[in-house]
Amino acid sequence: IFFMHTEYFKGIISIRKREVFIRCLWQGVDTLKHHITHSRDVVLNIRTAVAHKDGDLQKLLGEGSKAYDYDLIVIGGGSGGLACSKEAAALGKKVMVLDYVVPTPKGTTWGLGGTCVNVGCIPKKLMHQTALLGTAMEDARKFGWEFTDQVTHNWETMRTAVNNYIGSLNWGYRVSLRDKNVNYVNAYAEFVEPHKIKATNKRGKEMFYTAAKFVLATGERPRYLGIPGDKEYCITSDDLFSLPYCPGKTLVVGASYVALECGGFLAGLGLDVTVMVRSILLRGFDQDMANRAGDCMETHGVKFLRKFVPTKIEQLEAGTPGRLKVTAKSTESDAIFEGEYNTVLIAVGRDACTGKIGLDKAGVKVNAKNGKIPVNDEEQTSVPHIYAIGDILEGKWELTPVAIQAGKLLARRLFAGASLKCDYVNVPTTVFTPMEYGSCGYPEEKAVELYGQENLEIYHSLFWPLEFTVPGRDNNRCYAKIICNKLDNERVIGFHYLGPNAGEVTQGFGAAMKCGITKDQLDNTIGIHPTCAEIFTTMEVTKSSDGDITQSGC
Ligand code: FAD
Ligand code: NA7
Repeated sequence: IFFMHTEYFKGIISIRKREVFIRCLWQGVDTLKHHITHSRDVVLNIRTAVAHKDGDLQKLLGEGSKAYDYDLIVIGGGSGGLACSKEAAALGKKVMVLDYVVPTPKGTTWGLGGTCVNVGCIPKKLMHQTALLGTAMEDARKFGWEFTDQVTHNWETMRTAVNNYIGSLNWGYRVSLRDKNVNYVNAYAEFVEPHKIKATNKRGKEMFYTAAKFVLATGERPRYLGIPGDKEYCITSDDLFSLPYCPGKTLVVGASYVALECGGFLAGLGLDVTVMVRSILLRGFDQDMANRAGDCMETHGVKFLRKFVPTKIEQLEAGTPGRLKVTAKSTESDAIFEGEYNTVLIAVGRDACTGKIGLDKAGVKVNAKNGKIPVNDEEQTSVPHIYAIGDILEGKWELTPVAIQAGKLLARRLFAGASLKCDYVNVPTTVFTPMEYGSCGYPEEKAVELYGQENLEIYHSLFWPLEFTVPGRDNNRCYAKIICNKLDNERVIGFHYLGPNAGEVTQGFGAAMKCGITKDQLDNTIGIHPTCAEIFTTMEVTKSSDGDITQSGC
C-alpha cells in the first residue's frame, strides 16, 4: 500500500485501478486473517481438549495443583484408599493419603492398612487356619501320626505370631507409599470446605490441605448394642485379634459373617462358644447354605442360642479374662436368659465412618439411615470432585478385593483417561466358618424372586471330601449347588459350595461365571480327580426332581 502511494506507482496506474487493487489486497488480508484465526482456533481447541484430559486446564482454572496443594487427597489408608492413592501417584499425580485409627473403647489401636490387614481378613484367616490345624491334628491320628503329649493351644503364641505378621504388612505399606511418592499422613481428616480438609494428628496438631479431587475410603467400625455394659465390658472384632489373653468361655452376639467366623475359630481352638442369634444366620446369603454352615458349626462344638437379644452386661469379676453376666430377652416370648461368660464379643454389624468427616461442609449427600454414601457407577458422590470407594458405599459389597478394584480403576479413570468401571456383579466371596462356604451370584431366594421358580433349574449334591473319609468325619455334610436360568441356556446365575478350601474353589468358578458359563459347559469340563471342586462337573440331580443327593464313594 505504501508503494502504491509512491510517485512511481502514481505514474503507472490510475487512481481507480489503484483503489480496486487496494480493495483486493484488503480482502486478501481479511481472508488470510480469517484463515489464521480459524486455524489458531482449531489449534486452541485441540490444545484445550488435551489440557482438559491431562488436568492442566482445571489447574489453569484454579482446580489443579497450581491452585491446590494436591491433585488428589485420599481419606483412609485401608484396602481401597491405598490402592487408589498408589495408582494415582504411579500416574504422575501429586497424592496424599491420610489414615488414622480411632482407638476402640477398650483402647485397641493398630497400624497402616485398614480393617482387612489389621482387624479383618488377615488375622481372621490366620486364626481360622489355627483352628483347621487343630482339626487336622485330630485327623492325623487316624492317618497314623502318633503324639505322646496331650495337644493344647497357646493363645499368646498365636496372637504374637499373627500380630508380628501384621506388623510386617504395616511396615510394607509405609515403604510402598514412600516408594510410590504418595505423601502419607497419620492424621484424622475432615472437610472444612469442599476443597479443603483439616488433618488432626494424635498429638492434636492441626494441619490444613487442599486438593482438586478427593476420594473417601474411611471404611466401617463395629457397631455396639447400646445396652448397659456393652462398651465397658464387651469386645468387638477390633479387639479380638490382638487380645493379650485367651478369651475363655465366649458369647458371640450376632449371626452374620463376622460373628460366625469368629465364633467358629474360637470353638476350633477348644473354647466354649455360644452364638446368640437374633433372627437368622447370615442374612443376605442363601439361607439353605447358611443353615448347613450353621449345622456344621454345631457339629464342631458351637452352641447357638436362637431368637434372643442381650439387654444388659454386668461385670462379676475383673480379670484377663474376667467374668461377665449376660441378661438377654427372647424375641418371641417373655423368656429371659441369664448366662455367665469370660468374654462377650459383639458382632452385630458395622457403621460407616462418615459421620465425623465434615461431609456437610463439602456438601456430600449421605444416606441418613445408615451413614452410607450413594455414588453413581463411577463412584462419584453428589459433589463432582469427591468420590467414594469401599465399605462406605451404599448397596455395594463390603470386601477387600472390591475396594481395591474400585480404587485402582477410579484412579485410572481420573488420571489416565481410562473408562473401565468397577463391576460389582458376580463377585465371588467366602465365609470362613469351620466348614467354609463359598458363593458367587444369586442366593436361591433372590434368584427365585428375580426370575421365578419355574424359570430356574437348580442342581445340587452332597459330597464327602476324600480327606474326610479316613478320619470318618463330616460324612455327606459338604454340599454343592448351582442355580441355572432356563430362559438363558441354563446359564449359571448362582454358585454355592460348602466344603474345604471354599475360597480356592469359588475363585475359579467366579472367573467362569464372569465369562457366562452354562450348565452344558460345566458338564463338558473335565474334573480333576480326586477333588471337591469336581462335583460341579458331574451334577445331575435337580432340586425339583427331589432325587437322592447323598454320595457313596468316588
Ligand atoms: P478400611 O480397610 O476399613 O480402611 C479405612 C481406613 O480409613 C481405616 O484405616 C480407618 O481407620 C481410616 N479412617 C477412617 N476415618 C478416617 C479419617 N477421618 N481420617 C483418616 N483415616 C480415617 N473382606 C474380604 O474380602 N475377605 C475377608 O475374609 C474379610 N474378612 C473380614 C473379617 C472381619 C472381622 C471384618 C471386620 C472385615 C472383613 N472383610 C473381609 C471386609 C474388609 O476388611 C473390608 O471390606 C475392607 O477392609 C474395606 O476396605 P475400605 O478401604 O473400604 O476400608
Ligand atoms: P451384618 O452383616 O450387618 O450382620 C449383623 C448381624 O448382627 C446380623 O446377624 C444381625 O441380626 C445381628 N444384629 C444386629 N443388631 C443386633 C442386636 N441389636 N442384637 C442382636 N443381634 C443383632 O454384620 P457383620 O459385622 O457380620 O458384617 C459386616 C460386614 O463386615 C460384612 O459384610 C463383612 O464384609 C465385613 P439380624 O439378621 O438383623 O436379625
